[in-house]
Amino acid sequence: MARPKIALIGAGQIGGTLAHLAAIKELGDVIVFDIAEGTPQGKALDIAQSGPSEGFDAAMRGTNDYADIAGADVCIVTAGVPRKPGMSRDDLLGINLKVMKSVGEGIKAHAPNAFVICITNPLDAMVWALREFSGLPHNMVVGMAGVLDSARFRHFLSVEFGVSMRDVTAFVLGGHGDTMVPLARYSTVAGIPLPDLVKMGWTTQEKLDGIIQRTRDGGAEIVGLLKTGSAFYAPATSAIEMAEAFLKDQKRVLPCAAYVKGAYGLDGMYVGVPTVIGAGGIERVVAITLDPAEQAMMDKSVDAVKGLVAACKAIDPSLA
Ligand code: A3D
Repeated sequence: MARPKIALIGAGQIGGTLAHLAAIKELGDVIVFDIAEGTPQGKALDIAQSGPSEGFDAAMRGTNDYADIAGADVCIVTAGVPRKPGMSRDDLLGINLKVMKSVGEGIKAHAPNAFVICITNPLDAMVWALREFSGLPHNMVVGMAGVLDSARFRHFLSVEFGVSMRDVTAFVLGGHGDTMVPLARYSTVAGIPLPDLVKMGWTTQEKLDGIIQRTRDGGAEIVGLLKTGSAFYAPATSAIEMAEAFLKDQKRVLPCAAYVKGAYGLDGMYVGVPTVIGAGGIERVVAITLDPAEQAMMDKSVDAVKGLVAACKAIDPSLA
């Protein structure tokens, strides 16, 4: 049986890391596309040359021609520009919307059966626009944000509690931005919810609130430290987790920016929710009951995403 084909659209910081991880995990053959001449070719060659030491079997090639993504099983999209210090993700909207148009058309023409994972920011609006431009089914186009946001939350919690990250689960809903909704009562250490851990004296409510805020600001903290560009190791790892769930039909329960129609009272929009990812793409949206305070946070986040989608429609009337 032929190996799966993974197309990476964008060969920047995240794109290169995705290529390396996909090869090391032997998820399939990798084609790296970028408009910058030489960048995808150079990164692909460099990564291919790590193969003998790593011992992986994966073909690795760079290209500037969309025709080369033909037949891809998975496309992961990072094309566009990242934030600079002081910028919000939303500041990227105008420039990255144009990029989504060309990427969406490229995928529509050459890889219409792929499972498409968007990473480009502002995430919830860009994944919506990419779906519109590509015309692919909604269950096959998804945004990566919740896996990363919950990984950040899990990391901070594991350090606070002095326990393995493997035993910490975390739950983050809503848009990938300042309004994201980390849910403490659905986040646990080995099944013990965070509010119980506060009662048990493992941490204080004040410290927990600080961790939740640090999770919300997780991307900006790294942008501020790096000064050029934004986070790329953990974002790439998160997207690879989603791609693997699809390629291996793992039925993983992962928070993603998925198309929600009906659940959470939403009438068809992309926003961060728990999903089941398997061979059918987004096979299910998991609807949980929110308490009034959580619902209020979710509503605020949904409104922020709706505002970004409206801004996209104002910029590109073909989306209206
Ligand atoms: P960067 O290293 O600049 O790579 C972007 C690549 O896109 C560059 O190689 C460009 O040449 C290429 N590119 C630009 N326009 C096009 C085009 N029209 N077609 C194809 N390629 C193009 O950025 P990065 O890899 O650090 O980040 C990529 C995106 O991911 C940015 O928008 C970030 O804001 C976003 N990001 C999202 C998250 C999430 O959690 C959602 C986290 C981190 C970064």
